[in-house]
Amino acid sequence: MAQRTALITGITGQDGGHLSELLHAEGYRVFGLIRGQNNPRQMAVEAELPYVSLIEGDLTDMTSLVRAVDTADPDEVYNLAAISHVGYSFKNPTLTADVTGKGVLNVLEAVRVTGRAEATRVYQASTSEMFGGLDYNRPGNGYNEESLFHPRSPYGVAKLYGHWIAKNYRESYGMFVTCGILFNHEGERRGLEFVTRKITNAVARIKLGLQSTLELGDLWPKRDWGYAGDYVRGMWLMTQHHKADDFVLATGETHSIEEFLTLAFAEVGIDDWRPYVKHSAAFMRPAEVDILLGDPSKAEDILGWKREVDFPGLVRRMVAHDLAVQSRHI
Ligand code: F7E
Repeated sequence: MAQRTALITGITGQDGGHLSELLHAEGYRVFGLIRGQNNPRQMAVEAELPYVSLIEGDLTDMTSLVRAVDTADPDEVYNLAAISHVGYSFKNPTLTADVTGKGVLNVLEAVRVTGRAEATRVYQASTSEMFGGLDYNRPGNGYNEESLFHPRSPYGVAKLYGHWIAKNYRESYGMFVTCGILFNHEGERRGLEFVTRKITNAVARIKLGLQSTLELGDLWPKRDWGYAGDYVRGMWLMTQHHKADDFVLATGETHSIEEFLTLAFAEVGIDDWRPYVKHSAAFMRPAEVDILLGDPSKAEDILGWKREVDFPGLVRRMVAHDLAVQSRHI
């Protein structure tokens, strides 16, 4: 069989790293779209993922996407690129709409206008932020593929546009465009701007005497947190399925930030985190998603997907990683 080729947008992100490793192990030739002139992450990606061929391009620049698709000639396109930080999206809503929303349309169009509508499969990174976590649309056993959407941020709204335009291309042009509705997924590669990694990095630094306090926003919101390595396997499985569809990936458990904090500090032998944690309004959002809980039954039944890392396991591996990284600073 000929070697399969994949193009990943968002190659510098957490999921881009995990997915390229998986695709490389599966024998794919992997291309990654990298944004900007002299992107500071380029050297890190080249060192960490030496088998990935980088192509310059930007989700807001259709010409660059057409060139990227022509260069890679991919069997599969994974559209992971986005402005993905919810707090940042409130401060930069127009940019978020352009990249996270309209960027999806640009990717789909690049595939279609280059004559690849039938040959190329597209994976769209949809998100649990599309649900919004409000009482009226919250099912008891978790959001599923049929649940109502009520996004609560410019990020969630832009992702919902991306979700629907992806479905529209599936229905209008018969394109294989599959949408993974992924709940929060974390790990060693998570950016420091997200709450889990911010906590595990600070816990390691506090333990090693490199930092004295940690500033956080609200601690009561709850998330369905899984491990990113498990979730990219789900992305790949749904792209191999015989038909394009929507699939929720989640753990089916929800935990508060306070629970994450407690477990993370306990990992380094600190039972009371209160002296170290300060509240800061700077990390609060104009509208909050109170609780997210997903029901992954469809992906489990149809794709045979199952997450392997549980909540304590996730916290443990993130703290262990950050302890190892931060120990190099002492
Ligand atoms: O916030 C609260 C914050 O930024 C989690 C993205 O991957 O998952 C992610 O979105 C919670 C929120 O992730 C801080 O208000 C408190 O309630 O880690 P986060 P997120 O907003 O859930 C979804 C599925 C995506 O699709 C997104 O792309 O933690 N929180 N204090 C804080 N959050 C941050 N970042 N920093 C704090 O200091």
